[in-house]
Amino acid sequence: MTAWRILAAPMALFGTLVASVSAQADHGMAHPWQLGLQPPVTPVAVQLNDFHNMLLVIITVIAVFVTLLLIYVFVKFNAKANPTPRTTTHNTLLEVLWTAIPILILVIIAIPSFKLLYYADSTKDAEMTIKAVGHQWYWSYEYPDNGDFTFDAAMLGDDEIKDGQPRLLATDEAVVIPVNTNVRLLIAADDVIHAWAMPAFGIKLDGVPGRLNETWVRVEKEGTYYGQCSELCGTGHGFMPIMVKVVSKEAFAAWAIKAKEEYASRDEKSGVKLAAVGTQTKVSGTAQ
Ligand SMILES: [Cu+2]
Repeated sequence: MTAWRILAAPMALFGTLVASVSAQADHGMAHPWQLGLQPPVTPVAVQLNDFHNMLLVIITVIAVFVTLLLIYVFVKFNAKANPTPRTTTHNTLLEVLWTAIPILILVIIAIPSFKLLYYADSTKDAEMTIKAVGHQWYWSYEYPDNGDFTFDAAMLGDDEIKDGQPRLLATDEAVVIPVNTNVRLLIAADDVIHAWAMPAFGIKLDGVPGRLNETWVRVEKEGTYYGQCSELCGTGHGFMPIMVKVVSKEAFAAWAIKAKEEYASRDEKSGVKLAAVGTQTKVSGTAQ
């Protein structure tokens, strides 16, 4: 992949420059005038970036080749330059080539694509599990390995955001993840299909009612990262963002102890839920 990275470098240079300058302030979200993908912070996102750069080289070469061919045809075979065209209609060699070469290109793309798909699918050595459940229109999270607590994370309204918090991206409660830890991520939904998407992690996975989807994450840089629901799930679809705080392992352990006291255990929560049937719509911005 290194060769692809070098080849793609000139094309991605401007985008990377813009992204890295703005990334210094806050690297976990998109920025105005950003080109290219968000700076990757997980092994999966790094490989996604490399794959994206490889595709950028391939499509650029194809686009340049087709443009040059068209210009050649315009100049050489227009009615003025070539008043009596040849009547040849078939060329076996050419037809074999323009079938075989695209197939070859697709195979070259498919091999790393499938490798990456399986790499992102699941991890064998997960150190902990977090379950994200999509609701109309907020997310709830469960930490079965760190005290079995659960909490809701709803978007902060315009009147609730504090200095520096991004509008439509900040939530009242953050998902907290320890840095450099393999975390198994289970994603589900309880009403309609949602999608847990976090660009800097290279994750976009559907939460489907009655199904448990799995992926994993290992964030290598502390910070706050923002994502959004990426499946049209109703009128509040644009208002159920995801905010992840990646902290040191010690800070996470301390947070988990506090969170266990502060948040409901999963048993209590299911009781609360039964009582609340019929009033499931959560107004964005309200605390749990
Ligand atoms: Cu949604």
